[in-house]
Amino acid sequence: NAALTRRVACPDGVNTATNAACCQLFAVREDLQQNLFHGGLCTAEAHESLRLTFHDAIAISPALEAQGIFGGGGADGSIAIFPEIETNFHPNIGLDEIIELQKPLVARHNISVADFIQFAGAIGASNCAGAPQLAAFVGRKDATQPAPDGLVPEPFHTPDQIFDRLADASQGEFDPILTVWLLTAHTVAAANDVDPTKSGLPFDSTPELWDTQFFLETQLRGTSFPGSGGNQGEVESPLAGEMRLQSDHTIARDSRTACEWQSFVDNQPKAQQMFQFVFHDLSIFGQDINSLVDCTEVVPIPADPQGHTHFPAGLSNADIEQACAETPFPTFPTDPGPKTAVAPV
Ligand code: HEB
Ligand code: CA
Repeated sequence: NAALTRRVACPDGVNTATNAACCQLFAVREDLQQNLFHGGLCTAEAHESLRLTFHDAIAISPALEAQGIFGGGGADGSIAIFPEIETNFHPNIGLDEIIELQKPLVARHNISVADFIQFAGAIGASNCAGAPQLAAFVGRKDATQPAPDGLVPEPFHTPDQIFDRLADASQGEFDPILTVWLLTAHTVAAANDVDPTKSGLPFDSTPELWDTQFFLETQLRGTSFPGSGGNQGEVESPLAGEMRLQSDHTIARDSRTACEWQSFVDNQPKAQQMFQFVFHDLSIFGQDINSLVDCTEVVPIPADPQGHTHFPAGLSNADIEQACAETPFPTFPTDPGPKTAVAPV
């Protein structure tokens, strides 16, 4: 209906938008794709930009506020506005690099730091085939003070600690089930700082694809470390070159979440829709949705999913550590060939 979807012509003379406030994002998108994401790739900078959205947004605590202590502003850009403070918090190790890479881009555009962080994560994710189109809003208020330490989950935290923290930050919305939905992001992820001897260790064998291999591979029995052993927050993985976080391992096996975890295996629509839903809410933590403009239309629709769910070469159902008591683990073909290593990102 043309009357209901009237569009405005943007000052750039090329684009139109449903709201003039979205017009500026076309140039930001182009800058990100050309100058941060290597022409639109799902590589390290895209992964790190997605991670940054979480570490900015999750730093908000109504529980601290109830004690009269400042609890952080959520998705308010504080992590990049006060980087010398927040990137020294232990769970934020390594994020100083992507903040530094994003800095000149933010400076070139008329956009709040808070909006930029979430938008960069949405554009980065859109470069990963099979990803959902993530929400993009503008109008967030930037932080005037840093978040306090202690609000970002660590891979050595117990499921209880992680569930409690996410419930606090979301005012009860993110329960253990929605925590599983959030962890879909680890399908396009790698660790640089968990093992000090190696960087770019992926969490699944397809870190450039938004698929469900992460949920399958985390359910396989761990047999070795990809680098050095004994790192805090790391447990053994099933494949050479692959990193498994202790938190992913325990949440995949916790009786509250194991069946939800398994339900994502080979369910591509679920891996898209559930993450799309939780990202929308996470990306505006601490902000008033009524003062934001929805510019999701500027986020490209990602390419279709690629590949098919499979057991990595050399592995099969026999290597699954069944954790869901209700439903047997589904069967998939095993990739041909000898057991191979996952390449670093
Ligand atoms: Fe994450 C990565 C943890 C959640 C996204 N992680 C990561 C790591 C870790 C983690 C440790 C590695 C780092 C380095 O570099 O070393 N997480 C975690 C935890 C949690 C999480 C504990 C809670 C449970 N994530 C999350 C979420 C999201 C994410 C929610 C979304 C948003 N991550 C991520 C990404 C990544 C990560 C994307 C990748 C990055 C790169 O690659 O660089
Ligand atoms: Ca993947």
